[in-house]
Amino acid sequence: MASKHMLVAVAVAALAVAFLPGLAVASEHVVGDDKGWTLQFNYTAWSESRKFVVGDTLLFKYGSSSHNVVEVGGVDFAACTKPAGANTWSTGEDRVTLHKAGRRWFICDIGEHCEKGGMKFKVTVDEAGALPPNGPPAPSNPAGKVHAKHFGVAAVTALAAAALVL
Ligand SMILES: [Cu+2]
Repeated sequence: MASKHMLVAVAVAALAVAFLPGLAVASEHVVGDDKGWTLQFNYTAWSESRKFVVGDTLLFKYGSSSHNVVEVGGVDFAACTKPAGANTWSTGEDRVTLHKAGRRWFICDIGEHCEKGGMKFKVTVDEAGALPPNGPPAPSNPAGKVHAKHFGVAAVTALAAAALVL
């Protein structure tokens, strides 16, 4: 038997899904997810599986005595080299804001962590305003009504789920 908590959770989830498309909240991407910034993790696959938009943040978490974060250009990225004057972070909990569209490259500059440990990746940052073909439109146009209708269905579902509990 479904618990009250579960039904409430379903209702909240339905409302959240209904609201999400309309929000343009910047995301914080924890590099490497649970693994953090470390050796022998496929950061290329990690970054390729995500979408980065202007305003998002990368959060690098690591032991500050073991690694660092260096932003490089494409050539230094390929060669795992750190040019003079490169932006470097080393606190172990470093946030890097993706403030404009384009490509950025990050490596760890310690030992051969970049060359052999896989500590390197590229991100492609998209404009925050770039929407998917059927993305959330302004409420005043016809497509906006479709969005509003979807919201209505989700809200009714949520209310129905809530009504079951009350
Ligand atoms: Cu390292």
